[in-house]
Amino acid sequence: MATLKILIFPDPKLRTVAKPIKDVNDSIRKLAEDMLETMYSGEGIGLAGTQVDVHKRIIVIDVSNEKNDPLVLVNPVIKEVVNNENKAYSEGCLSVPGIYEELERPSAVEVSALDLDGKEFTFIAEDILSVVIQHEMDHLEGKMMVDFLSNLKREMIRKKMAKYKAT
Ligand code: GNR
Ligand code: NI
Repeated sequence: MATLKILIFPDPKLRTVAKPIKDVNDSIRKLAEDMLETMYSGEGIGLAGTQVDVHKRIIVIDVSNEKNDPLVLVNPVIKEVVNNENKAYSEGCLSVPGIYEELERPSAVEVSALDLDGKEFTFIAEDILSVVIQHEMDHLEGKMMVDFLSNLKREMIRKKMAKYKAT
C-alpha cells in the first residue's frame, strides 16, 4: 500500500475530465487500495482519481464512523435523481484543505457502478453518502466545490491555498 500525493486547488490538473476504465484489473484494484489509504490518512470520507492525478473514473468513499466500510465505485453513473428536493450540507475537500462551504445538492440519487470484480451494481444513496458521491463525481468531470461559490469567495480561497502550499 502507498499514499498518493493529493493535488491542491487551483492546480489545473484538477480540471481534467477522467476516462472510463475499460478493464477492472489488478492495477485498478491496487489503485483503489492506495486511494483508500490516501483518503483514510487524510481523514477524508471520499476521494476521486482526479485528486491523485489519475484521470480514470474511480472513486473511493467511507462515510462510516468506524472507518471500516470502504466503498469503491468504478465508472459511476447517476441514473436518476430520486428526490428532487435539494439539501444543504457543509462540504470540505482534500484538494481545498481547511475550507468548508455550505452547498445545495439533490438529497437522493440512484447510482450504478462497477465493483472491483468488474460487476455492475446499483443502489440509492441518501444523506451524506449522496452528497459525497455527487462531490466525487464532480471531480471526475474536472469540477470542484469552489465552482459553486462566488468569484470573490473563490479568489479568497485561491489566496489561502497559496499560503497553505507555502507551509
Ligand atoms: O473528506 C471530505 N469530506 C466531505 C464533506 C462533505 C462533503 C463532501 C466531502 S468529500 C471530502 C473528501 C474529498 O475531497 N473528496 O473529493
Ligand atoms: Ni473533493
